[in-house]
Amino acid sequence: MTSPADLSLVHDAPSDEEHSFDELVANEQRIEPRDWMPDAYRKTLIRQISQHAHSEIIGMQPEGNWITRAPSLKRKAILMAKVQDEAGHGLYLYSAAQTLGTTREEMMRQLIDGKAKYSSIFNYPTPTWADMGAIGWLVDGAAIVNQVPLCRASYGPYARAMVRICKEESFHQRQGFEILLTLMQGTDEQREMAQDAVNRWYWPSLAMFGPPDDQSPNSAQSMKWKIKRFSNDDLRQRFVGMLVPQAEILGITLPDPDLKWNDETQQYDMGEIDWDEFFEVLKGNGPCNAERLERRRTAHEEGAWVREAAAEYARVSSRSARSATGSGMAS
Ligand code: BYC
Repeated sequence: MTSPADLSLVHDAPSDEEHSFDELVANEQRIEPRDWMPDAYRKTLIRQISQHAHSEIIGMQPEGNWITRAPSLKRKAILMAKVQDEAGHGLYLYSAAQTLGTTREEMMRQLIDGKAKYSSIFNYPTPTWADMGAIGWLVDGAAIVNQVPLCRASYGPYARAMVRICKEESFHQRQGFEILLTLMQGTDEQREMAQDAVNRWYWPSLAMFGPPDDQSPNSAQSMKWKIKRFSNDDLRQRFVGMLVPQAEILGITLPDPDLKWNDETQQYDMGEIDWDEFFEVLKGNGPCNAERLERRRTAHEEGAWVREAAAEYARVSSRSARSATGSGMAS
């Protein structure tokens, strides 16, 4: 007779499917939509990819605020292109999440019902033109540092979407840097405006990397699955190391009095992030959470006729394609 201990051994032994999943991950090969994968891996990916997609879509709003007020035709064209790129990133990412079995409608419903997370950073206001520079330099800069390793994520559709997204983020970051550089070479008032924007965006951009490693419940497993390649704190540290020389070129001061090079650790020491503020923003209590969601909800409702028209067009087109094939066969 099999004892309970034997039964648990039988239950714990990896199946062939599990074994081949583990092997693909260990050998740096990609998991594709039709491959077997553990439920928890699927769930984690849907969570991360859909949050990422929502961030891109909500992330269009703070900059959308300046499209009609950009200081020149050239700046306006660049900003419009950037915001359109973000819509595109959202669409690639929703498509990548759909390969895991969720639907666009379900993800959108969770977002507009306020049940889904999106990046904390997009809950801050953009009162001046310099905010466009600070977002490009700091927010897109943080996005690149966080997302380049995701090009090697173990899930194929996500990794491939990230390759294209990262190329575009790199243009976004440069355009932000260039806005700030232009302002810093302008009048005293323009320099003050640039510094003020960096003062407001610096700390929230560091928080984008997520909670400290010892408070990051998902990191360990996501790193084992090779979805994440580096911890939140490691990426944050890398980002600060990248910013310091760029801030010198700009002539901008990073607003952290404790920021200094540490010869021993060969990296920058930095001040403490306000994690209470971060968790408040995650709970929906940031300066713009309500406004961002309300805007998305309204846009969704106002776009209902477009979705209906597109669905009807697809229905009619597939019916006429079917009848054309049918009549072709008959003749
Ligand atoms: N904001 O265990 P952790 C962009 C949540 S788009 C809000 O470390 P994980 C751009 C986290 O979701 C920027 N929530 O989680 C667009 C988790 O909650 P749940 C978005 C955050 O997943 C337009 C909990 O806190 N980028 O760059 O291992 C214009 C515990 O955290 C945040 C991405 O989405 C946050 N900042 O690591 C310009 C990149 N941080 O789900 C730019 C892809 C953490 O357990 N995502 N949380 O309830 C990732 O790399 C990872 O998901 C994160 C978090 C590093 C963000």
